[in-house]
Amino acid sequence: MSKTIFEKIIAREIPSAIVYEDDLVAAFRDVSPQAPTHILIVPKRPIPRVGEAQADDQALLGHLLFKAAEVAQKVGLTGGYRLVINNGRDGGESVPHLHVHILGGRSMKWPPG
Ligand code: DGP
Repeated sequence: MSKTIFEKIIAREIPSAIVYEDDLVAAFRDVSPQAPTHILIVPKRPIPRVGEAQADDQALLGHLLFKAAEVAQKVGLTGGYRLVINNGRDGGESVPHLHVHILGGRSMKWPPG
């Protein structure tokens, strides 16, 4: 299987601004920011999307969300932020490697488009 673009970022095969990393997840700046702060946090193991996570991925999913909140705090999103997971075609997912968008630095609208 060929590597996803996010696996290549994790492997440092393509450049990215990595803001957090541990054994299980990595967080880096989105190349096409939709807010003043826009970071993606991904599991290092390339689960394609949350809808394809397996029962034994539950601890990893919890870790991903917990670390998303830590990263948001670390980069100074004290006024709040939005976490987004796009799942599949209708969800607007364009990279088939599970990722949580961390968006902040402006007031978010609801409902999303
Ligand atoms: P989604 O549409 O939910 O699949 O979001 C994918 C995001 O990935 C999108 O906001 C742009 C970002 N992205 C795509 N390619 C790259 C890349 O090469 N580097 C970085 N840092 N982000 C990327």
